[in-house]
Amino acid sequence: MTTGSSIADRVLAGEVRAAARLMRDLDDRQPGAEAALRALFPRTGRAYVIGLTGAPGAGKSSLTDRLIAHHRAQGRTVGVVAVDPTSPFTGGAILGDRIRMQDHALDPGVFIRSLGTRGHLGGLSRSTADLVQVLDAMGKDVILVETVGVGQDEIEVANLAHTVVVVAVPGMGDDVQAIKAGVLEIADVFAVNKADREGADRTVRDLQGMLELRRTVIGRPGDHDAAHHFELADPGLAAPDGTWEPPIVRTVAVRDEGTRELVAAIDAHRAHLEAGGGRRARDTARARAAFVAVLRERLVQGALERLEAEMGRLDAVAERIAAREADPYALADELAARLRA
Ligand SMILES: Nc1nc2c(ncn2[C@@H]2O[C@H](COP(=O)(O)OP(=O)(O)OP(=O)(O)O)[C@@H](O)[C@H]2O)c(=O)[nH]1
Ligand SMILES: [Mg+2]
Repeated sequence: MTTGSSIADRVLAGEVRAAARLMRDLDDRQPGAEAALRALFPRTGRAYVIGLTGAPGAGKSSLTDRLIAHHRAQGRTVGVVAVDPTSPFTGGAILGDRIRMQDHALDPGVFIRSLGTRGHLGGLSRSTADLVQVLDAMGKDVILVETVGVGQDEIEVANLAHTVVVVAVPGMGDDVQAIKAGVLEIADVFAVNKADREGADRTVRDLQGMLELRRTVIGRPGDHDAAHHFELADPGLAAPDGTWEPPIVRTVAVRDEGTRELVAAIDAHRAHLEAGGGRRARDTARARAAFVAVLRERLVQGALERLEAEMGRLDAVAERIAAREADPYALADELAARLRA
């Protein structure tokens, strides 16, 4: 507790080294780290969180870099969490991101942190949520979360944001299909990046078509909260007016073109949320996602400890399952029943 509160005090005082240390401890699952998060919790909830997601190489980091600059020009402080599922590293910046964002590295108003995926029990969303909490407590006005939009984890990470920007690129017909499959529903704003390339018009048209289809078939305007499916589904959380239509903005991140418009679209979504009570709904959805992530980690941790104590080591149990000597469903049921007992 004392460790937790003293490092928390230092984070609240804006000590960058304390924040970096806490983030590392969280990564390493140091016991004191969670106490610090708890101590910080009452001082969080101020930051505006913007998620950027999209296919690998779509230009998310390049856009993040531009968004940092725009927000800094408006006098806002910025925190960045770049999630890279392909990186085997944790606890340090990924080289590519560091290179692209290095202009901001010396700016005390900017704090950038990369996160690899190391198979945390609570998933990527738990680790990302922790980092967002620390940045929020540090007093960052805006937090940018970059995730590769490929899997469920990344979609859950998007649930940690107030505004989700889905980054699409031209010339990949299948890409729009991929977006359709899962990411379309979470988009508050679309950026068609690499608009300097052939096919940008078509990508914009495809996206417009998909949005149009959703409007007519599903009969519901695009709304991140209304579409909070997965475990977040709760019709009561939809924005009261529910009329937000995700704008589509063309950008050329490498030339800083369209990025001002992208910022304007994000600001418009923010204004929409704040005017209609949607900010509260989104905060509730975010809190729910973060809470479920913590809960899942606790429960899985507890279950695995029980398993290892009573049924043998996880690897040994897995071998029996692989050899078809044990039934994973029955085992899980049995374990769940024992935990309830
Ligand atoms: N032509 C063109 N190239 C771009 C644009 N934006 C980014 N790039 C290039 O695309 C490549 C990938 O950009 P990143 O910003 O790293 O993309 P990313 O989505 O962060 O990539 P991952 O994090 O690896 O998924 C880099 O070589 C960029 O210079 C653009 O608007 N036009
Ligand atoms: Mg990147």
